[in-house]
Amino acid sequence: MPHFRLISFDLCPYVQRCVVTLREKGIDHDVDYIDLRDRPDWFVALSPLGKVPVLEVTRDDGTKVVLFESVVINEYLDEVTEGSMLPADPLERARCRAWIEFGNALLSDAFSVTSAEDEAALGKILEKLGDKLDRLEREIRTGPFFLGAEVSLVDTALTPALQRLNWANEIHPAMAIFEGRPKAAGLWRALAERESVQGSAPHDLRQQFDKMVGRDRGGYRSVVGARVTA
Ligand SMILES: N[C@@H](CCC(=O)N[C@@H](CS)C(=O)NCC(=O)O)C(=O)O
Repeated sequence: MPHFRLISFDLCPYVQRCVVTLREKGIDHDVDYIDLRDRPDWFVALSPLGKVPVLEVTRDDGTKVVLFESVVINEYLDEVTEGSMLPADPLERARCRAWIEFGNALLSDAFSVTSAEDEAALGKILEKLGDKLDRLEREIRTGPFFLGAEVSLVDTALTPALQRLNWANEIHPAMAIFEGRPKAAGLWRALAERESVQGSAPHDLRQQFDKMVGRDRGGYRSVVGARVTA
């Protein structure tokens, strides 16, 4: 087995997806944290897009390959370990990849929700987001996970968006993120119980998240006002 070194920024939801996959599959790895606001030169040289996550893979012969993009890293990690987190059937596998891409759009909407400037802007974003969540609701068959009883790469890709939307909803329940969407709610509940998800981010991520969107982006503060204590 090659040696894996994950380059991380502790608040990054894309890194978190890879950490959930690494933990689900019990893969030994090292993590190096960088500060994206003050990128070390070695990271700038290493990361083709200047983004995290990066997975540096060292083969047995010492040669190294640098992988980037969370979705690509997750598929690679899945392929080199026992028990696939994607279905064997090509059509079902393609459906999963399509919903992983959907997870990217959901994450982007989750960012928009937390950075809404006022109630009107929030209303517009919630409409768009509501449509996505309804589609996700229809796509989950039996639950609790996207494919059923087993966690898949779709679930690891959706985790950071569902987590952040759940936090936003806790602060501002009128967002009604999971209302009328029992399967999407059940998916998040089932994910939140997994050890892989619980250990996928710094223990104070919630506080850091509130602080980041509240102070730096003006989002939570304008949306939920005094309820943010960070
Ligand atoms: N599509 C990329 C997105 C990664 C990404 O945007 N990472 C952010 C941190 S959460 C980043 O490194 N941003 C730095 C930049 O854009 O310069 C993935 O899935 O890995």
